[in-house]
Amino acid sequence: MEKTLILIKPDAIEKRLTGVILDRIESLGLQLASAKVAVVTEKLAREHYANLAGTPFVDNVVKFMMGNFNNIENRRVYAFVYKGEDAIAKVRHIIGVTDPDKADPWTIRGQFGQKKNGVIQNCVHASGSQEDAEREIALWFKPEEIVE
Ligand code: IDP
Ligand code: MG
Repeated sequence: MEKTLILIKPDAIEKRLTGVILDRIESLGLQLASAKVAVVTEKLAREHYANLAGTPFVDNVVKFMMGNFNNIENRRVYAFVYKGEDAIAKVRHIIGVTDPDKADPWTIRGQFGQKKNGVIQNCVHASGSQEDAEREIALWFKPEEIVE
């Protein structure tokens, strides 16, 4: 059974898309293993996006994840761990590729993502590999918060 980390990003919170996104993930037949409203510090955002270090857009991505470009209360994202067979690939399939202009129009990112303030605001994060998922889940959740 694979686990994957899902984050509802600040643009999706502002647009009130949480229910839409969770409804689609629920339709995949996966099981929810944990959920929280998480306060995003600069440290957490930088650790989560360690793969972007050195890119010209990393600072904007960090600001975006801290809610600086969206009209939301406080610095927050909604974090979820889902588990199930092929959970990682199944979720990535329905969210679409990183760039909303290139994502299939029916995907979450294709429908609701946009480029704004020098950052791709694409509504949702989902782990890209098993290695990423393990690292990311450990970053956002304590082991005892995951229901097995
Ligand atoms: P992913 O979210 O599809 O796995 P990554 O390459 O890991 O894509 O990038 C993480 C996040 O950083 C993206 O979801 C997007 O919000 C932002 N991002 C990625 N590439 C760019 C870019 O070229 N310009 C601005 N923002 C970007
Ligand atoms: Mg990624």
